[in-house]
Amino acid sequence: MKRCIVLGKPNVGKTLLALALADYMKVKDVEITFQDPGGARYSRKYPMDIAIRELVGTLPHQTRCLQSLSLEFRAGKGKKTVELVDTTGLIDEIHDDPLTRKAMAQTLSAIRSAQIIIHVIDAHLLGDADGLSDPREGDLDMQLAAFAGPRGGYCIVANKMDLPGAKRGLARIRRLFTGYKVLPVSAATREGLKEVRRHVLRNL
Ligand SMILES: Nc1nc2c(ncn2[C@@H]2O[C@H](COP(=O)(O)OP(=O)(O)OP(=O)(O)O)[C@@H](O)[C@H]2O)c(=O)[nH]1
Ligand SMILES: [Mg+2]
Repeated sequence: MKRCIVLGKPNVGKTLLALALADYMKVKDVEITFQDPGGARYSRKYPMDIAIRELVGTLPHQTRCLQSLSLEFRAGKGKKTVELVDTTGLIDEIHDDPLTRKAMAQTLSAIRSAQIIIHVIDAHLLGDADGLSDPREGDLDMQLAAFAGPRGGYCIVANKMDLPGAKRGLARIRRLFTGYKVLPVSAATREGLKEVRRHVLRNL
């Protein structure tokens, strides 16, 4: 089974994107397997609306472990299953909390086992950063693109396109990440999910 990992900074919409994609692909009750950095593993099934209510949040580091779900794609006469893995948000600094640090290390090591990588960036936040200079060379998103980009199956999702300033943010992302595939998406309104699905399918 191929693995598709969803990663990026905290609060950019990784969890909502993963669930919105499953919803777009008609998953009704979503079974999430939680794999915590200590090695414990357990699964829980949720109706989609409850999963969104419980797993998506406004506080950074809402997600603190690997959270995977299965997506089925029709391939010829058969089916292919993809493990879609939502991860802990990554930050530039060393986090104060040891458990969050462990969860971030777990995210980084999961990149190596993924064949498909969806790097989520908040387009609204970048577009809103009026007067701010462009991210520094060492910015985490730049580092992630440099690390994960050359691997196959990589794309950037410019998320939150429904919010003000996101169009400007998208233009900025396209300029800063020249040469990478950039997909404009709103996980909230479901805009752009067709292209995300197609990206996964093309890399199966
Ligand atoms: N308007 C809008 N809000 C969004 C969108 N995607 C996510 N959000 C909101 O952004 C906040 C963070 O969403 P999450 O999906 O929890 O973000 P995350 O990247 O998983 O966050 P961590 O797990 O903390 O790293 C929530 O309040 C979401 O409702 C979007 O496309 N548009
Ligand atoms: Mg999350």
